[in-house]
Amino acid sequence: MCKNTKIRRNRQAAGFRYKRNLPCIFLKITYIINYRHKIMAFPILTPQEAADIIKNGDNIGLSGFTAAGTPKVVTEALAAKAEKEHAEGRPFKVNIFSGASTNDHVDGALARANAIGTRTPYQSCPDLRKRINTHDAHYFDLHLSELAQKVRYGTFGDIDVAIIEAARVSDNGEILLGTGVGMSPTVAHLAKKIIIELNEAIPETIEGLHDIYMPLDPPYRREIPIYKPSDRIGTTLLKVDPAKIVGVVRTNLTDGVHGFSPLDETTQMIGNNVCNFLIHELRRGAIPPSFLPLQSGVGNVANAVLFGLGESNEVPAFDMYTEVIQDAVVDLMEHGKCRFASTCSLTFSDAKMAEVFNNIDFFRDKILIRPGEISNSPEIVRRLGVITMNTALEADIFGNINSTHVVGTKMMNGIGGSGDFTRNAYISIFSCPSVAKGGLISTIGPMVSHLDHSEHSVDVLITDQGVADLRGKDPVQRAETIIENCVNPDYKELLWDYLRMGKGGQTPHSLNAALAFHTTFASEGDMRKTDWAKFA
Ligand code: 0RQ
Repeated sequence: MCKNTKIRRNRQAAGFRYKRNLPCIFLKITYIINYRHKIMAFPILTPQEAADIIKNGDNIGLSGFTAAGTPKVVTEALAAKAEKEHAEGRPFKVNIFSGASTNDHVDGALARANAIGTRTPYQSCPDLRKRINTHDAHYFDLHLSELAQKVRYGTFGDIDVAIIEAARVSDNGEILLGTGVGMSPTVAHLAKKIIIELNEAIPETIEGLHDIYMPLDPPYRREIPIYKPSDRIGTTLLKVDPAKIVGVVRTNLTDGVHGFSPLDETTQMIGNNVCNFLIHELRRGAIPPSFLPLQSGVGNVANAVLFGLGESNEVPAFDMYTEVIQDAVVDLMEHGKCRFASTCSLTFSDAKMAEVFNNIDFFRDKILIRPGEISNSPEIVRRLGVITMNTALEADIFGNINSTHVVGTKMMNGIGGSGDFTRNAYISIFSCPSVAKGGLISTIGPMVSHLDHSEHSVDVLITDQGVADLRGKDPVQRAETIIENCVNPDYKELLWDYLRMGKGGQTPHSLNAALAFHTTFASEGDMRKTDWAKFA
């Protein structure tokens, strides 16, 4: 891009009005004088200057959802500041509130600097995971739809500083957000100070994709008026009090989301099983012929399912009402298979994002990016009849799901939006490979070692082995269906034996043996070595 065009764009981004034919020299001088030091009403800050605004113990609210739309430079500078403070013997930690997970610039940098006090509602960062599991960071896991309203209710105290990534900010406080909304409206509304990360890597042509809406709080809340996924209810720009904007930090960084690894045999089998189940439901009339909106979680399994749906001739073109859309959705849209997606973020790989931005007019009437409390609203999920597809770490033979804790104790990522959707679904589906760690772990055991989604919310369990439709079945019938259809052959006999050992009651557990798979894994490193005689 020519330098003058760039200068003009920067000035436009800052809300400058200019005459197109102004001499270049004048533009350059005003750029140097105004832009290096001030943008209209807002000072231009370095990341370090912005980080200096933030104090030990502050509650920080962030824009974005996953890596999409999440700030990228101020938190890196904050991590460096924390390290310096620690080196000089002073405490320095901040509390981070975000829409969902973030990126390595936030959770990674701050965790490595041991600068996170409290963290919520979701994360997926290896460095932060370590801090959480050693109690260096206090993480509480929360349904994503709930955080914004709980912050507004004052549950966690004030939001001291909001850091908001923007494609444009105007001097009247209108902000064009980036690729993820998360809880931006709430934190920007409540924060005492707002720092803007003005990211040149986001083209302003993104304008029009956002649907910014904040519900009233009880006792004044009304229904959220979305009756089909494409209903627009809010504004395209986020309006904040410009007096609260304490500075603008300029960036030019993509979200840095990686592409997917090719589907392996297991994910492909899970994907096929999910597709076949949905086609079966469609054929028997349990899903209307026009189909219903889909929600799908993140990761390779979700990608495989969407890929399978795209390949199927029997599944009609569908809408999505979901929290995240990944690369597969772009292809589905281009092939006319996905008509519309309501989401909280565009979590596309950098290559796919560039493809979308280059062809933005095609996608303009096919995507709305909304705040998490709207994209994940239980009220809307129930109303629209969303078919939900999420991933489990482990399940038990009675249909309970652990999505968060590895072997019952170590936090993996968090519940994310899975509970918002599952509990309110038209059909709730959980899927996972039948074994983990090369077969040393059965993902299906007698009793989950941690409970995120109870048997009451889980309709269908799907693994690479097959499909267990749990609806209308009592606990023993559920166990029989899961063992027969979903359990890996290496573990089937062990689980049939467990069921036979059960000591009566409607849910026939043998309480001494219920966690034997996990204790055996801890002692022997292989759940297949479970010996029920030791637990009788
Ligand atoms: O370990 O990384 O060392 O190889 O756990 O497992 O099979 O690669 O699955 O990456 O899709 O993640 C549930 C964590 C699945 C994710 C979870 C080990 C396994 C591997 C990862 P390695 P996979 P995925 C959308 C909705 C909850 C929130 C949610 C998640 C690693 O999907 O966080 O759905 N979901 N939100 O080897 C011990 C077991 C195991 C196990 C797998 N039973 N015991 N280890 N592993 N099963 C997101 C948002 O809300 C934004």
